[in-house]
Amino acid sequence: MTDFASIADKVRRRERLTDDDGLFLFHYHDLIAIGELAAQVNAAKNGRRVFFNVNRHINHTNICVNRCRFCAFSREASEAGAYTYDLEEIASRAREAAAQGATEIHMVGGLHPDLPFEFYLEMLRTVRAVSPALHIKAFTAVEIDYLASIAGLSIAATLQTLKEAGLGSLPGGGAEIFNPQVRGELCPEKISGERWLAIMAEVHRAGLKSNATMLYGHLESYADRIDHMRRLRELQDQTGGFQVFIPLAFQPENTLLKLTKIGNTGGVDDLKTLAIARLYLDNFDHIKAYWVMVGVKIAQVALAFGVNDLDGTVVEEKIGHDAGADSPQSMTREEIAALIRKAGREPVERDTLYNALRTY
Ligand code: V47
Ligand code: SF4
Repeated sequence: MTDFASIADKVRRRERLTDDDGLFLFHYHDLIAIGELAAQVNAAKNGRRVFFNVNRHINHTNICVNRCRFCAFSREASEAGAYTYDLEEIASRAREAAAQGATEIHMVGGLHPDLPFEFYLEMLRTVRAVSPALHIKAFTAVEIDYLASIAGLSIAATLQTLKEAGLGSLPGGGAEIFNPQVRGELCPEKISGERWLAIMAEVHRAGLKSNATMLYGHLESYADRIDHMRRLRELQDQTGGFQVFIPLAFQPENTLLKLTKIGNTGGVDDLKTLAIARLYLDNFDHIKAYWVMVGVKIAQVALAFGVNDLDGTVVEEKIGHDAGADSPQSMTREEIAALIRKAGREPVERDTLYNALRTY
């Protein structure tokens, strides 16, 4: 029988937690004790430093053939509100970002039925032409799979071509939850969890870093969350290519899942999930509280629960806000730094690859 004291001993001995340990923690009532343990693990890895970056999101299109049931962002091409940016609209956003001192463009979008592969290459070249210093973190594993099919290329050749056009690394979206039953309910058209993992393995083999996410707070069980994190931990053992784990709190407004009356995740679940991720994912350097989804206040409190990254300035966010997220659209670097400082931590501006750029 597992109990909290034996899990705490294991953590202090730096032994890896089992799935049963992780599951026990999800059912354990003492949030503060779990958070304190996660904070110790984080302090040993990262000290008092908390990372954030100055970035800008660009969602080039919301037209998507997948229409996942949790997604309020996507549209049919003929639907009101459907859009696709042209290259000038992308360039002007990148110029704005560069002028504001951004170091990263985060670019993801829907799976558009008609855009040719060349358009995606032009998007990358356009951003690179605005400023070669802007790191382009773009395309989820789901988009990479789709682009490879449009291009008629292997995943490896697709990645190589994108890299030559300016791709710097990949964000962690599209992972959702790997359990095939739950995934089938959430997003039947989307690539499987196995395929997502196989593409990330190729991404890492191509020398590109990526992030990893988990969408939680919908139809999944705690066991599904642990299963999801176990698969990420296993791949990370093999490749070491994941930089950070980002649990994404489900936002239910305007989604088909709302019809089943799923509410928002609560603060307790958000903090527990982040803390357990810190404890279970011993081979991940960073755990990110994405303030857009959990809200600014929970993201700040999460710094006492094992979190060492708050994402970035973002500027224009659609995926969470179309689904009712009540966080702001954007935060300035000074606001993020103040948030971290008021939590008693040291704010460090990083680049996409976690090199420290500036301490506040
Ligand atoms: O894959 C979609 C999620 C993801 C909803 O890598 C939703 O640094 C909550 O992955 N409620 C895209 N989540 C966003 C993403 C991301 C964001 C910020 C940083 C990084 C990074 C990655 O958003 C999708 C999906 O899992 N999502 N709809 C929703 N209603
Ligand atoms: Fe399309 Fe991504 Fe939304 Fe799914 S989550 S419908 S793949 S934009």
